[in-house]
Amino acid sequence: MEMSLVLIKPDAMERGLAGTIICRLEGLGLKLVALKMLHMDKALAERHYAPHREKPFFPSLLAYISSAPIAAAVFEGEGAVELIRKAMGATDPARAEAGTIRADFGLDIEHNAVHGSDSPATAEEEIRLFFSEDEIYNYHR
Ligand code: IDP
Ligand code: MG
Repeated sequence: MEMSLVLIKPDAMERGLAGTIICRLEGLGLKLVALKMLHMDKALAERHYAPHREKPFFPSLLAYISSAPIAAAVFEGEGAVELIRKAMGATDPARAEAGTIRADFGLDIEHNAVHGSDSPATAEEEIRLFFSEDEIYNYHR
């Protein structure tokens, strides 16, 4: 079954939005199969955001994502990646569709509340960065 990595980013943690965001994703019918808090260090941030290494905002992104603890989650379900991307909205909250998580809670293009994997293949790689196999649970929802 398809899985996606979700991160509740520092700006959302600092405004008490972790539960609200998890609630929205559970409300899509997706199954929460892994959940933890962690403080991303520079090494993990560099690996997670490696595709953006050459972007001008990379140093700022690393500083931001490791500025406070985050919640990391794995959601499972048919079409989980696409469902979550739709529920999150566009990267820039100012351009995100009304009712999406980023439109409702994002502050700006960097501080946009939430991360969701962009493809099933990316999801597998990202999940491996954050969770060991025994931290991913199997149960009936
Ligand atoms: P995504 O999170 O919607 O997949 P990506 O393009 O993969 O967007 O960018 C990863 C993260 O980098 C974004 O969620 C955001 O936090 C940050 N970011 C993206 N574009 C910019 C930018 O132009 N300026 C500052 N930060 C950015
Ligand atoms: Mg992305």
